[in-house]
Amino acid sequence: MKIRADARLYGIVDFGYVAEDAMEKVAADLLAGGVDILQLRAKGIPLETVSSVAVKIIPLCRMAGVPFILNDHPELAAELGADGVHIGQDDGAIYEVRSKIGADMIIGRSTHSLAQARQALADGADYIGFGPLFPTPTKAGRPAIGLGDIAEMEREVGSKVPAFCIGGIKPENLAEIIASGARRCVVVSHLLTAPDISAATFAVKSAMLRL
Ligand code: 3NM
Repeated sequence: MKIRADARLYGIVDFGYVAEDAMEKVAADLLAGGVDILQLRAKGIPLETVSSVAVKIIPLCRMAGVPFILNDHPELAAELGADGVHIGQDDGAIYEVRSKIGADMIIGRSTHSLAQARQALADGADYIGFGPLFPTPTKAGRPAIGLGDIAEMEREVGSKVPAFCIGGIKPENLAEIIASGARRCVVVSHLLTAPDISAATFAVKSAMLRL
């Protein structure tokens, strides 16, 4: 499954916020609320656990018609039948990941500057993350890049592959982010800590469509 051209909101089920036994329900809530892509992010979690959670979430994504992306672990992603894999700046060259998973799977790359965004496009990323726009507890210590380069990034990179702004995004700053030129966003902690995850997701998605 490919990323739809009209994809706006990218959700992540992250072990940093969600207990293993709640993963399936939270994934279902994010999907019900309207995420257009769903990633499983499991930093430092044993591969057996990642696998057992992924096999529960993948069918939910299929039913919703939403691509499932695994953070890291390209071989496992391919073995599980994930739609794609997301890698950071320090996770090797895109062509090396491509050689492990084949031509059909999606490869997403985190980028933290305009230069990295350009490079990811040149290297063959199928989509990019761009951030963190604001400081974020989800990636504590990483310097915020602000909103100033979003428009140029969208012109040069986002016009060729989907580009998802990320980092500290919540309803209060969404209008400012969209006004800076962002078309697509990843929202993690705001959704995962919401009392009603599907309602919060629906609210962010609706706001993105409206702004
Ligand atoms: N990657 P929240 S920022 C997972 O800039 C992640 O590459 C980032 O979470 C990057 O919505 C980030 O809670 C955290 O800020 C996003």
